Amino acid sequence: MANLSNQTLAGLNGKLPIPAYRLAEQQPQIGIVHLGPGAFFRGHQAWYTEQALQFGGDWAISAVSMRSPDVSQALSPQDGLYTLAVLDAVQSYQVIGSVQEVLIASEQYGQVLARLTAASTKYVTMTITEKGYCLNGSGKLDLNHSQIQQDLSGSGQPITAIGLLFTALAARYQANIAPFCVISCDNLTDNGHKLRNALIAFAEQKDPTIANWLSQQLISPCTMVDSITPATDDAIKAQVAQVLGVQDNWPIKREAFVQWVIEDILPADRPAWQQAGVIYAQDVTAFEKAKLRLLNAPHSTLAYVGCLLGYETVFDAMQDEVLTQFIQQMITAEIMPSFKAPAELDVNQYSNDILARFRNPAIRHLLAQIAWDGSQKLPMRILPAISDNLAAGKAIDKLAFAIAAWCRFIVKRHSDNEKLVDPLAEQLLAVAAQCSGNADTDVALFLAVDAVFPPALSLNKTFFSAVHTAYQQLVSRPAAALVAFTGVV
Ligand code: CS2
Repeated sequence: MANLSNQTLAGLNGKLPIPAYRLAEQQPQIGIVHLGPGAFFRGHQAWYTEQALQFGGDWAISAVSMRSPDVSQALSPQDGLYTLAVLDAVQSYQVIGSVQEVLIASEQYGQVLARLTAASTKYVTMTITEKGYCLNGSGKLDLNHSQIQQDLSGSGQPITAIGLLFTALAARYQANIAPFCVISCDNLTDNGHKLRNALIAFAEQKDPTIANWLSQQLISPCTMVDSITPATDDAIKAQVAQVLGVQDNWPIKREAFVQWVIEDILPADRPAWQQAGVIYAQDVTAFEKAKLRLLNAPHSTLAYVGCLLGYETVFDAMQDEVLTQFIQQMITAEIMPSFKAPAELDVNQYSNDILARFRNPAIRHLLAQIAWDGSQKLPMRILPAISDNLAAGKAIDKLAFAIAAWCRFIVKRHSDNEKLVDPLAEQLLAVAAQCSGNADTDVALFLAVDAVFPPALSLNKTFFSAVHTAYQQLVSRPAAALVAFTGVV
């Protein structure tokens, strides 16, 4: 079977939507560099840009991985083309052409830097996950982070995204080219501000003149991104090959729901993202908070509790009536009261729609994938709701149950001798190795991990006791613990 590429593209015309502009004589030029071309980017921002390119403009994307050669190996032979499969009540397929080149920063540094420095590059979007920003517990650039230290002291090739962006911005400054606009598309509260502050903090260490220039000129909107995009598996590859009649090395699957809210501060010269469905809003923080607390917090809770109960996917976990009741109660009793939702959002409807999305039978979203990087995700998704509730004297028992489930999940990975995917894996597995099943000592050991729990939480007696109660019950029988915490009648 032939491979998907510019050559085989025309033959697909009529079968499914294809990027017709790829067949035209004049190709759109690259105007966007994206850092972190994983599944989420390819199902989300690259799709929005694909829709926008139909309105014209030089907004093709150069997709850059920091180190991994995987995406380049799969997509470069296909001229960057890949298929997006939307799996929902109605299934549809589309070939995406917005990614015009795929580079690997560690191997093609000169080319990457040239792209980032070119005046024609107006935007840098990024999905580098929470850990990619190298922030400390207060959301500031962690100047003690070993990779940040390496980038600060070295004059060679940067290894962090922050170091790479700084180097490119400094080169633009020298060449008298305005900074590109940076758009963080990661699930971080206040992502735009955090990114901007991190870049300025890095610059302050390297060159205060550039730090000053960035404070005046760098545009870094906050965004809220949403679409459930599980990792690609062989089943989807086979399905796509059948639909296309050509081989696609790395198709992407996602649900039909897709949302991108961007703070309304972008320069006028921008892709036709609004025509593609992007919402521009004055205040994105409230949307971000609503999404992190009503989607990502329940997602992580399902992942840890679900893994303890032996479920494999979100769909499987959502078939457990006790677990879904627990999630519903956690949302209504502890998450919704923890924050002020945007005025234009009907929170009940929003939350019900999210739970319905979790029940999508066409999406096989592995709980183990969501469980990754808990040390980075919990401080964004669950701990802020706990802190807010504690400050207001509101309940936290169910949220604390999710934290206890995370601890037990780590202990289980350790005792099952399974890999833990987390930047703090070594430290967390060392904690797990000391755990004996005694809640007094085990919980104290976990809460002492200060990269996850700020002192205001780890020293809070109500928090300790809530995690302790949940942990104690989870140690012996997770299913019975869940029943006890759900108040099932
Ligand atoms: C998930 C998210 O993997 C995870 O941690 O909670 O990737 C989630 O699917 C997306 O944020 C949905 O927009």
